[in-house]
Order: sequence, then structure tokens, then C-alpha cells
Amino acid sequence: MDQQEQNYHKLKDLAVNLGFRLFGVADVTQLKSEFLFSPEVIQDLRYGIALGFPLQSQVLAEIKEYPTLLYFNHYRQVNNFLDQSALKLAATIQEQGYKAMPIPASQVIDWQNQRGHLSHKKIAAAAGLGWIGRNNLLVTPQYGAQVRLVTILTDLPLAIDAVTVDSCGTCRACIAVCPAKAIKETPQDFDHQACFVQLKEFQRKKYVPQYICGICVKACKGSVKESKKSVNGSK
Ligand code: B12
Ligand code: SF4
Ligand code: SF4
Repeated sequence: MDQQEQNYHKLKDLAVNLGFRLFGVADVTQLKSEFLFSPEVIQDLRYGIALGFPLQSQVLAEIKEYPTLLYFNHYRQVNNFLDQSALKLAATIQEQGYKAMPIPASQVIDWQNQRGHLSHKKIAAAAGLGWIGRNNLLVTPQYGAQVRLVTILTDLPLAIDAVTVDSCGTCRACIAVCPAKAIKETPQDFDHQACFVQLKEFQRKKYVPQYICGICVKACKGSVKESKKSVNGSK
């Protein structure tokens, strides 16, 4: 096992001990031009560590035609877990003498274009955690789209995961349920604007105080049986 693989396994063990359920590593060199950071701050950070934590099915079960307050609290708690745990992992990397930048789970930097510092979904897809589904979300074999994500950028040399060959296949479960009709045959045709209008409407009606929904998340279940769920990756 070379040094990069050793680092990978050590970090994955730490991530699992912190409670993360999904772990993968991507080379982000080709993705950096899309990141909303000064280039000099991220120039040495070649690796994107993609981390995921699943949502509770019973919380999603309560969502019918609009997002619930229970889901809103759950969304915040999972974000807190992701941010806190990514911070701990990043601190461990820094203590080993490397750079590590935990990226907020859910922070908007550019309000006009509704963008975060970087796309967790895109890095998670590049790190082999899953694929971008028809619903425009990261879909995993274990949890479907019922997972939230966080990323750490680092220069700690790590083994890189392979991209998955899985896809939505013949499933179209999310298309029919979307109240905004935003979900189409391919993620490239996803209607971001229609989705955003719907989320603003949910907020205007005071169902939840944030732009969330959860309907297409609820529809997108993983195909792996509960008992078989485990932290991914065979490295
Ligand atoms: C701003 C934001 C929103 C905005 C706008 C979203 C937008 N413009 O895409 C609003 C409020 C509308 C929104 C809605 C939702 N959001 Co949101 N949002 C974000 C946030 C904070 C930033 C997203 C961003 O920067 N987008 C900018 C664009 C350029 O990037 P992108 O959306 O990833 O698009 C790229 C990829 O899709 C990729 N791509 C497209 N097709 C393909 C195909 C392939 C093969 C590949 C590899 C890539 C690829 O190319 C695109 C351009 O680079 C992220 C957190 C983060 N920092 O990532 C959460 C995030 C994307 N949201 C999330 C969720 C769950 C939701 C909602 C379900 C709301 C909810 N929580 O109930 C809805 C889902 C809407 C939908 N079906 O897409 C999760 C997604 C988790 C997952 N499993 O994928 C994230 C990652 C938060 C998290 N920490 O988990 N969101
Ligand atoms: S978040 Fe809601 S409105 Fe947006 S695509 Fe999913 S189901 Fe449709
Ligand atoms: S519900 Fe089915 S079609 Fe929609 S994103 Fe998930 S796997 Fe793909």
C-alpha cells in the first residue's frame, strides 16, 4: 500500500468514527475554475474529500405536498453535523502539517445566481459517491438522493476514487411528484428556475422559513437493502 492509500484509509477511518456514512476522494484540478475562491487560496488544494450523511426516512415520510417544520429542523441538524464533523476532520489534517479547508454544507455566496463556494454534488459525483440524477441531485446506491453532503479541500496526498457507472436507469419516480414540473428526462434539462419559484412559494406560505422542499428527495430511495448499508468504497 503506497503513502496515498495509507492516508486515504486513515482518513476514512477517522471520518467513519466521526459518524459520516459516505466517504470518497476526487481530484478537483479540473473543477477549480468553477469555485468561488481567490485562485491563490486554493491553488495547492488538489483533493476534494466528499462526505455524506443520510436523512431519516421517517422525517421525509411526513412530507406530502409541502415541506414540514420537522424536515426543516432535520435539515438544520444534518447541516450542523456535517459542518461540525468536517471541521474536526480538517483540524486533524492541519495538525499533520497539511492544508485543509472545510466548505460549508449549505451557504449561499452568490445570491443572484444561487451558488455556494463550490458544488458538493459535483465533487461527490467525481469522488464516486453516486451520479447526478434526473432530479438534479447526487443520487447514491445506498440512500438514493436522501443524503446531504459536505466537502473538504486539502493538499494531503490521497488515493482517488473511480467515478461510478450507475445511473437512474428506467426509474422516473421523481418526475411525477415535483409540484413545479421542474424534473425532466435528463439533469441537463432540469428547470432550476421553476424549482426555485416553487421553493419561494413554500416559504411565502410560511410552511418553512428557508428555501427547502424535500418532495423529490423523498421520492428518490436507494436500492441497497437497509441491512446491507455500510460505508462505501472498497479501497
Ligand atoms: C444554492 C443552493 C440551492 C438553490 C439553488 C440551487 C441551484 N442553483 O442549483 C435552491 C434554493 C433552489 C436549492 C434547492 C434545493 N437544494 Co440546494 N443547495 C444550494 C447550495 C447551497 C449551492 C448550490 C450551487 O452552488 N449550485 C451552483 C451550480 C452551478 O452547481 P450545481 O447545482 O451543483 O450544478 C452542477 C451539477 O449539477 C453539474 N451537473 C449537471 N449535470 C451533471 C451531470 C454529470 C454526469 C455530472 C458529473 C455533473 C452534472 O453541473 C452543474 C454546473 O456545474 C448547495 C450546497 C453546495 N455548496 O453545493 C445546496 C445543495 C445542492 N442543495 C441540496 C438540496 C437537498 C436541495 C433541495 C432538495 C432543497 C431541500 N433541502 O429540500 C432543493 C433541490 C433542488 C433540485 N432538485 O436541484 C443538497 C443536495 C444533496 C444531494 N443529494 O444532491 C446540497 C448539496 C446541500 C447539501 N449540503 O447537501 N438549493
Ligand atoms: S425541490 Fe421540490 S420543486 Fe424543486 S425539483 Fe424537487 S420536488 Fe420539484
Ligand atoms: S427518483 Fe429515480 S429518476 Fe429520480 S433521480 Fe432518483 S433514481 Fe433518478
